[in-house]
Amino acid sequence: MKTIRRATVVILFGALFVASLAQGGEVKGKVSAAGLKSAENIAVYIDAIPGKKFDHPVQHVSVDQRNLIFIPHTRVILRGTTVDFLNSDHVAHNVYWPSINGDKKLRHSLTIVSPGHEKLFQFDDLGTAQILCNLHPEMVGYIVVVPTPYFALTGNDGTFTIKNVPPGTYTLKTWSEDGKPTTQTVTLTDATTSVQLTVKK
Ligand SMILES: [Cu+2]
Repeated sequence: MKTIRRATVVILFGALFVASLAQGGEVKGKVSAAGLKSAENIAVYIDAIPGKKFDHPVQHVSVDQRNLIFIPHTRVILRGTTVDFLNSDHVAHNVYWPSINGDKKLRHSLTIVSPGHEKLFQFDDLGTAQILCNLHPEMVGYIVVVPTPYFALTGNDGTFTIKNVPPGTYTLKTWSEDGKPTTQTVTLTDATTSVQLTVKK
């Protein structure tokens, strides 16, 4: 009898330990676009959390250039992330951004990215960089630099999921190419929290 009880206690503590390792809940939501072309490619992210700092990610992310298009069109990254700008085309690209969040002092040019080559840049400033190529005026893309690793990009129906967020009350924000930024307070548990957002022109 005693052995069984002890075993039960061990299992219970084991279960509690595993539960404490769980990484929190998730935000599942849908963005409605009022007057925009679509609800796709809208960045949704949790704004800076007072007292919380996030290390610069070791893992790089990439933006490719293929058929004179930046792929993906919009890339959301945590501040401090290094982006590898690739070139899968047979022509050179001259990649630059004229500002970050409208600050022209943060403009930067990667100069020529030759076919099959790449150039890296670490984004340490928050905000959006519109990436352009001065050899191909039709090329445009966006790097959205956010303060937390809790972000997502909406799919073509406007839905998004942000995973592994610790429970708490946060400010949820959006960025979109042709809509105004939105801000909404959300309180998350360790389960799934549903959120509806509207982005207006
Ligand atoms: Cu180009």
